[in-house]
Amino acid sequence: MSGKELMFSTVNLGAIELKNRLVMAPLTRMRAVVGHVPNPLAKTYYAQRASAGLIISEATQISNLGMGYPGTPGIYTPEQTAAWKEIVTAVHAKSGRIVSQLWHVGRISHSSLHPEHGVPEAPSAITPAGQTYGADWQLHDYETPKAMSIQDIARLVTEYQAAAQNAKVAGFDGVEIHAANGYLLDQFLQDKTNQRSDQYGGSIENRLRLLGEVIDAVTTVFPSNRIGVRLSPYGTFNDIGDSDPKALFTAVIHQLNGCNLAYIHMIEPRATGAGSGDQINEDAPITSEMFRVAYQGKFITAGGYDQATGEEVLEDGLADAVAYGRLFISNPDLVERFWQNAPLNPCNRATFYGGNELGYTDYPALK
Ligand code: 8OZ
Repeated sequence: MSGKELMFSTVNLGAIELKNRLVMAPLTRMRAVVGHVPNPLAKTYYAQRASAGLIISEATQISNLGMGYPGTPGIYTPEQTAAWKEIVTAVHAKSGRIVSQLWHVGRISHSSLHPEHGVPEAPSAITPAGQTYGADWQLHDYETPKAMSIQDIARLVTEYQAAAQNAKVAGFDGVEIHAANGYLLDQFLQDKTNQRSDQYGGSIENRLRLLGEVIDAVTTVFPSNRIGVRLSPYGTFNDIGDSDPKALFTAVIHQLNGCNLAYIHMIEPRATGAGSGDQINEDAPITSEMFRVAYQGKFITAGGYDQATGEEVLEDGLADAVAYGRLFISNPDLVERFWQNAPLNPCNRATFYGGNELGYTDYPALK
């Protein structure tokens, strides 16, 4: 099959049946309303994009303490869950598939976003470099996070389970566990942020423990073949890093090989500027080449693909599906446009985060 035929062929990611191999990447848009409830416009926004083979929801915090930016939605209250249910229903009505991306930001946060809980929680009390947005939408210096106790970790695992239960109530086709981009689960995996001396830190085996426990907890709610995991080896976003990413992520893949997941989803480090820019680092390692062979299940690749490079990566057998972010922001009918080889709407970075329908639900489809 040609790359284009492959792109438009069906594929099963575990129990999730995709009508094509274009995946809408998880996209933070920071438009949630009071109570960290998804914006009422989100129904329209996601339904407009339901021709994607799979929609991965924007990163959605599993707890108030898991929130890292103003305007991001949660999935830990009944109001949030009810709003997600309307979104899922709208996507399903257009024969789309949608999973909920479960998120905890760890140290990439600010106490103003969760004043009743105080400073952010993380594997170790190591302050991220740089500044971040507080509840006032202004930049603040990062605070030193609290190193999580064993009790905090046990509570966290139950919060993942409860969030997954809410995702099930909302009708999602599955969940994606966000273990990428320097957020909490990635902070536990990588040794720049995990300097614990207990069973959750030190050896690679220990640093993998929390991800395994979260997968196990979520598996009590969804079958494993409706669960995906997102990873970003060699990424540098959010001041993350590891002394030996190849050994670490090879071990992660080996662990995940035993989990019978729907898929793993990897972000190419060339596109590590999540949230900040459009620059591509051509010198970055190609993680689909490095890790795809070691993984025995389905593999989604993400990171600055266009139609031609997406078709190519499928044709080369380096991925089973390709996630598009920016292109889906500005082209609700991206699938039809690729099919027709039609021109694409450019996207406007100024309306990515926060605001209203402008740059959200008003990008036009083809006539
Ligand atoms: C951009 C801005 C804020 C958050 C990620 C959830 O990188 C994000 C994110 C991206 O995974």
